[in-house]
Amino acid sequence: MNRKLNMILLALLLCASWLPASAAEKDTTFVASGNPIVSYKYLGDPAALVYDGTVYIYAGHDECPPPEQYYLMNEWCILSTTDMKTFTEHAYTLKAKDFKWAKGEAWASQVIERNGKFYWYVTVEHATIPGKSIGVAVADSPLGPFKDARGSALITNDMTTEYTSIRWDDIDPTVYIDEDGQAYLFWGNTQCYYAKLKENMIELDGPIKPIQLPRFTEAPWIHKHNGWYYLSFASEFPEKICYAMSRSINGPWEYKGILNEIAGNSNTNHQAIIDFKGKSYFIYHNGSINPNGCGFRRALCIDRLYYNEDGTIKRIQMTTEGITK
Ligand code: FUB
Repeated sequence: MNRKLNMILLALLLCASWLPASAAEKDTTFVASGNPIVSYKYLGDPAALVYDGTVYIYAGHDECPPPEQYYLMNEWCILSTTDMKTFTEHAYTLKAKDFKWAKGEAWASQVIERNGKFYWYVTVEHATIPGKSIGVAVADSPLGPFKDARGSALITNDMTTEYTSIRWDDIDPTVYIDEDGQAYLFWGNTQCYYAKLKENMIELDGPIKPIQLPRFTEAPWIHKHNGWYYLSFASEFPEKICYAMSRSINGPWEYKGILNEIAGNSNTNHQAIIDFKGKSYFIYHNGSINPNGCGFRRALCIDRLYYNEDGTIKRIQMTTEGITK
């Protein structure tokens, strides 16, 4: 009898904490009450763009119903804020199937601006070349609508088989435009890669090069602060975020250790790091919405990030309160 009651209670708990895969029908504005920023929808792999006084957050939509444990991700969502407290979730979403050559699977992505155009680099499963691929969509506004910029993948799994035979190493793109105007694409799983991009942002401009980073898993993110380049990444599994620093985007990268510990109830950890209105922020996901969250029902969070005098970064303090001032 007790066992039956327990099963019923567990089933009720799982149903109560399941959020349907709802797309916002119109732009919706709300004030975040701490972390997670959004609790009506599961969002993972956040990337952030600071543009014209606004922070845009681009995140994958986790849609996997409990108790299933796999990535069910069909689209990426956009949120924006001008004060890190009041957020608008925009109705427009980019779908993995907007890339006609892709089978689906909206894994991690990033948006970057160049010359008034916005480029959204995404991870998807390729329909005909086995494995994950990186595509790029373009728009005239950070809010879209975005269109496949090439009609084909920018990176496919067969371009990197000399480094690893796994089929999911070409994931998690991050793009940085250096001060001389040269753009770089970094990405990877197990092995981190980088390559130059042409000024058109949709073609490679040179060879793919491997970067050696200790215990690299995935989720590279490039940013620059006070003359230092930072390459942060998810490490080991379950994942922590670690980072390396360099005076040049081409390295050598000096490993600096852990930046963020394992994020509660999520086996993955995926970060965006930005400066905005004089403060630095760490935007990430954990599994704090659903008790059965694990890595497949993730929650968007934001906390402050602080640098030391020598440019190293203090360990992130993940909080429930989030951004309070
Ligand atoms: O969301 C799918 C994958 O999980 C991402 O591409 C990785 O970074 C990990 O967060």
